[in-house]
Amino acid sequence: MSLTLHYHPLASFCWKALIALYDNDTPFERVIVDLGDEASRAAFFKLWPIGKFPVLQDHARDRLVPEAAIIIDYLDTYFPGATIFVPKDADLARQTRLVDRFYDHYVHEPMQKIVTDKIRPEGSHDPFGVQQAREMLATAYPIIDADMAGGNWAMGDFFSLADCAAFPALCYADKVEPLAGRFPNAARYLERLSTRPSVMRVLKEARPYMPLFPYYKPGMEG
Ligand SMILES: N[C@@H](CCC(=O)N[C@@H](CS)C(=O)NCC(=O)O)C(=O)O
Repeated sequence: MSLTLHYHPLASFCWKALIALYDNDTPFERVIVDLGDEASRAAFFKLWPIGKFPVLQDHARDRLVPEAAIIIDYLDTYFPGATIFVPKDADLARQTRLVDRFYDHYVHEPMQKIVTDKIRPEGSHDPFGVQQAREMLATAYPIIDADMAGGNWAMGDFFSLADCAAFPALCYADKVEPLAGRFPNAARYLERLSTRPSVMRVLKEARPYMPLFPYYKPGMEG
């Protein structure tokens, strides 16, 4: 097996890479990184000192590929399948990458800020940063809602890198700043994403870990 993914089943950025792997049935081995376990943490930091997952290892090409979007790009290049995540057309590719960046920076990262603040030690919370993150979501949501008025996927009629980015970002953001009632097109897009088999598989594998999510409420795992 050429590929190994270092990841955690609950981690949102790992979902992004997993959706792409599952969408094309790309074979890979998995190493679950448990940052709370000293040995697992040390092994992962030795591999990638930045310490953020997912990280893909391609043993055949002797490549270490961090960053979910770059992993998906790499899969498109070396392990292509029926779903092409970044279109070959230059304009469409740039637009796809822009939507990917939009979801990462303006939905995913603010969501992470809100979620991780909840588990910071007493005395080290950052209410101003959390407020800014909530304001960013309040700015991003209407843009997404308008973009998704036509239905389908983030780039229109084809599933892409942008949708891999959108699902984890929206799924978790929806738990801290709900879409329902206010952003119906975005909420329906999230529902559509949730029924894609690759996404359903990611959700199924995350389910046992869901109680570890800082905003967990019983039943949230679906
Ligand atoms: N820019 C990175 C972000 C990766 C990231 O933030 N991963 C989180 C999990 S969703 C992580 O590694 N968290 C562990 C930590 O920060 O200690 C990417 O796109 O892959």
